[in-house]
Amino acid sequence: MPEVFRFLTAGESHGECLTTVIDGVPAGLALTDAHINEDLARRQRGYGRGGRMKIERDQVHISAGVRWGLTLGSPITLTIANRDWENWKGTMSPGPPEPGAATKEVTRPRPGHADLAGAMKYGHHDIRNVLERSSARETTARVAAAAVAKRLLAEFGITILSHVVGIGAVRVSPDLDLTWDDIRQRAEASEVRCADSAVETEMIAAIDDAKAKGDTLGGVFEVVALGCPVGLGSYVQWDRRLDGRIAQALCSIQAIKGVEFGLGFETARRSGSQVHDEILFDPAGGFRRTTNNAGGLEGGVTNGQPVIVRAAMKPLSTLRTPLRSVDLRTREAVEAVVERSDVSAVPAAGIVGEAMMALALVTPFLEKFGGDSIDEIRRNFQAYQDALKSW
Ligand code: EPS
Repeated sequence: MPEVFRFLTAGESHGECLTTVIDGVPAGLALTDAHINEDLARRQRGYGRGGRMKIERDQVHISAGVRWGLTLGSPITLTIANRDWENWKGTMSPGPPEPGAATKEVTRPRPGHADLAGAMKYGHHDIRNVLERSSARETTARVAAAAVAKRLLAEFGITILSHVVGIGAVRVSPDLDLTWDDIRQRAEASEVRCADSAVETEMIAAIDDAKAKGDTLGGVFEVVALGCPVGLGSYVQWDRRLDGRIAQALCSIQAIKGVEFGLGFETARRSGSQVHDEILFDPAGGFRRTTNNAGGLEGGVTNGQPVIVRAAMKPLSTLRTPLRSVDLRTREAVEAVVERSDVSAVPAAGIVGEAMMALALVTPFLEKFGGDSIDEIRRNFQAYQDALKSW
């Protein structure tokens, strides 16, 4: 069975544009350019980004599926033009190369990138044919698709935030005692999307230091979904377990190497009594917990607590002080290619993390409450809430 809410992306990093076609969006959802452009702009920001983000002003063009500000229930097509395309028209032309066009051929694969495995797999001798699509520029289209998912989830009180908790060896304390609202606001105001201003200063210094050395830095971001009702996902089949789906979604982001939920890897070090969230009940408020070590998921099902996920991003593999590599044509030992890139893109990856969380939540949400229109979903959603009250 296909995903209820499904989408594909197309587009090369220096091609004409990035495109996504989204299927399964119910009718009657209010949707404008502004909803999507806000997240596109958030994805472009962040200390440590490279020259490309000074060129681009990512703006969506909606060409199908929306009329007079409301979704029609038909597929939605979104396009984001690459401004840099002007400088790459000849190199990235779909037609035969014009005489004199720069090929910008790449033959020195970067360790850590898709370059070598991708070239071998597809039989490319010019790594440009790999890196143009494996580039994280593609996440622009995902963020656009996810803005539609976020809009839908927001209609039902589900909101998603993210913040950076580590860059390189610099870490935010796990005891950060702030409300989710505070974290959201502080992250939005921070150049590295960090909620702790003292740690932010250290993170910026770490990025500056890596830049000075021609090196790059990874880090960790946290994504939190607030307002998820009890019962998204299921324990009955492996591919319906929501933690598995969210982990896959986050690991699909370029450069993500690890994902943990709630207390995460720390749970493995503790005994059961120090991990599990005790269940309390009071007649007015119903079931409740005083801790959320499970990160909002038990048995692959949302339990009504915030869904909390952290993802580890490796340092980007384009190094201005390159590592050793081998030239594909000559087989000689060389230094890996240096393409224009970022020193650290962890703040941007957090926004992409929000996007992938929304995309992972929206199909289970529609499986549970699905309908062809927002009004129909609202009736189903309300009936479930009412049933839970008297359960
Ligand atoms: C970009 C992400 C990074 C940037 C890219 C824009 O891509 P990659 O995963 O290929 O390192 O480097 O910028 C360029 C390709 C460039 O020419 O500057 C993004 O998120 O938009």
